[in-house]
This record gives sequence, structure tokens and C-alpha cells, in this order.
Amino acid sequence: MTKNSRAQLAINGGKPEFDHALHVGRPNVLNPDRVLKRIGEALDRRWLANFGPLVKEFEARVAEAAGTEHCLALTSATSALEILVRARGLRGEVIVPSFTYVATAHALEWLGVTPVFCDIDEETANLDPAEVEKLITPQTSAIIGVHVWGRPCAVDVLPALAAERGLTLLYDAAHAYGCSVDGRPIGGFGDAEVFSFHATKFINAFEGGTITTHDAELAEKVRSLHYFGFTPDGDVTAAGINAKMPEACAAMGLTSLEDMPEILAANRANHELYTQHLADVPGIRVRQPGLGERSNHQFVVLEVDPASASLSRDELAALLTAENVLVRKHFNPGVHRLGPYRDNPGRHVRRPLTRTEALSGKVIQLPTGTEITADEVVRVCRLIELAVG
Ligand code: T4K
Repeated sequence: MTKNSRAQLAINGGKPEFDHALHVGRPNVLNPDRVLKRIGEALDRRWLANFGPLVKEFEARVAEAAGTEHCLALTSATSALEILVRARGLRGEVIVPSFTYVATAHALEWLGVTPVFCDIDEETANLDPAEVEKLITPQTSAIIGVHVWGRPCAVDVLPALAAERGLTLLYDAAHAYGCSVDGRPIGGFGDAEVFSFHATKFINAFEGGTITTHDAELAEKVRSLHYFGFTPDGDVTAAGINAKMPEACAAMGLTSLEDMPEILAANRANHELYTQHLADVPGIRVRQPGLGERSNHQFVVLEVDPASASLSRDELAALLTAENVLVRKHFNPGVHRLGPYRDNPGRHVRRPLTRTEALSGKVIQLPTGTEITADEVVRVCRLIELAVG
């Protein structure tokens, strides 16, 4: 990096540091030839959808990693969540974090179930079980925890709480493929978990999601509901939809799974570099996995402390964007501040969301993955150092 004064920053009229955009969520595509080979084989077989061999293999691989007996591959994590809501017959109210992607709440609202937003533990960025307990009413049918940025969401507390109160417990594990806590893989907690394999995720299948569960009956219901309501003997017992993963997506997903060690190594190295180079910058911290947690490091999350940093999160984000570093501000604002939820606050917000508000004002995600070089990571760090002063 050649910039050594704030006057040279792009936001002050200087030339952007990068002549190409650095994305958060740039797809990791290491072996396009192997993806195309698999797709070619599917074309030769003339078997492109409806539980083909690639989808079956993908499901088996994900189930094995999650340590569950069952896995179903769907078109997205959002459709997987919606199908679980239907399969479990959820109604009334469901407790969810507001500090999540809109999809978690939309899966409920879309089906006429009321998401009730719960505050988080600021350190894990996940549901605070004490707050969950206070939100349970006779109308509550379930809790959906989210493993935000791959950090396990109260997996030692929420299952007991849900069982005690007779509630379904689902996990939105969109960020958490390949993550574990104390050797226990994410994917096997609660009644069922949902991974996302969207293009921007750690492991991508172009688009896709899975449901993993130990529960054979639930798996059968999901299988039927994501296939128009058909049962294995050809009867139709429910008004299902079509949310089956196609073979082309499984081709990408299987190839990404093979490349996982390389993707993980790149993510881990980038995370370490950011941590090391930003360690002494005042008011800035790179978030770290907790004790006993194995992370996929898909997200490098930078926290800007409003009390001690010389600039705000929004100022830093604008400054980096001007340099072609396209940072994200997930999750800002919290979902309770997005339509349709903000228009009906009394329905969705029952208790203060103080920590959600605080965290959504402090964090940004930085580019990582296999599409950024070590040199580029260091240059991003030096820009941040210069910005903070
Ligand atoms: N639950 C949670 C907790 C989630 O975070 C998500 C998704 C879901 C559920 C739903 O999962 P799916 O139904 O999608 O399976 C991204 C992702 O699009 C979104 O999937 C993800 N969460 C969220 C956390 O991040 P954005 O708004 O950051 O932007 P996006 O996807 O437009 O692009 C990100 C960057 O990557 C951009 O700079 C453009 C670049 N990009 C994107 C795509 C799709 C590429 O370079 N190539 C691409 O193909 O949401």
C-alpha cells in the first residue's frame, strides 16, 4: 500500500486502493472443471432432478458430517426453514433472534406464524436463553436459534429449556457448516438444523439448503412436503411444494465439499492475518471463536467500539467501500427494524432488544475466502489502521 496519510484515502478524493472489488461472500470456486464434469455426467444420465445420484451423495456427505441419520437437500435454507415450520405444525408465536438475516423471520411470517424477537448475548451474538425464557407464553410453539457467524447458539441450554416447556427447537445453521463445539458437530442439535449452501457460503451449491435431523418421522414429513406432499407409495397426503435440490446444485456442492480443507485453510489464514495486523489498532477488535469451538471462519467480523475508536462503524464502512473493499454490515439493522416487522412492533417486540441494537451498530464483515490474497488482506488492515489513525 502506498497511502500514508488520510488525505490519500479515496473518501477524500484519492485513488481507490484496489482497482477491483473485494467482496464479502465471493464464491469459493476452486475446481470448476470437476463441477462441469459432474454436471456433464448428469446430462449424460439424463437424470437432472428428483433425488438423483448426486443429490443422494450430497445428502449422505452432509449427514455424515453433522452426525445425523437423516439429511434432505433442498433449494435453499429459506425453503428448508419454511418446510420445517410446516412439518412441525408450528403456529402462534416462535421466538427468534432479531440479530439474524431476514430469512429466519420471513420463514415464519410467510406461513402466518408470528416471529417474536429475542435479545442476544453480546459476546456470542446468539440468543440469550434467559431472555428466551421470559418470552415464552402459552402461544409459543417453538424456538429457532441461529448460530450467528458459526458460533454455536446455547446448545447446552436451549434443548433442555425447549424440552421442559414442550417446545420445538430448530436451529438456523446457515453460517455453520463444518463448525463444532467440544467435538460435537453443528447439524445434530435440537429437533432439526438447517444449513445454507448459497453461493456466498463457506460451502456452496450455487443455491441450496439442507435439513439434518435424528428424527425419522420428521425426516419423512420433510421428504414428502418438499415433493408436493407425495408419500413413498405414490399417495399425496399433504399440500406440499417443490423444493428439491437439482443435480447441478449437488454437483457444485459435492465439489465444494471436496475442496473444504483448502477453503478452511484460506479462511483460517485470513482470520489469523487480520487478527495479527489489527491487534494494536485502538477501538477495533476482530471477533474470535469461543473456547472449545471449531469455526469455519467464513466470516471475519470486526467490531468497532464507539467509546474508544476514533471513527464510527458507519464511517469506517463508507471509507473502506470507497477503497473498493465492499464490507457488509450484517446484521444492521436488526430484523425487528425491517419491514414488515417494524410496521407492527407490538406484535413482534415484547422486551427491549438493547444488546441487539448495540451490536448491530458496531460490526462489519471483511472480505475473506479463497478469492483474496494475503497481500490484499494486509493492505485492508493497513487501510483500517490509517483510517482509525
Ligand atoms: N439464515 C441466515 C442466518 C442467513 O444468513 C441466511 C443467508 C439465510 C438464513 C438464508 O439462506 P439461503 O436461503 O440464501 O440459503 C448474503 C447472502 O446472500 C445471504 O444468503 C446470507 N444469508 C447473508 C448473510 O449474506 P448479502 O446481502 O451480503 O449480499 P449478496 O448475497 O448479494 O452478495 C454478497 C457479496 O458477494 C456481494 O459483494 C456480491 C458478491 N457475490 C454474490 C453472489 C451471489 C458474488 O461475487 N457472486 C455471487 O454469486 O447476503
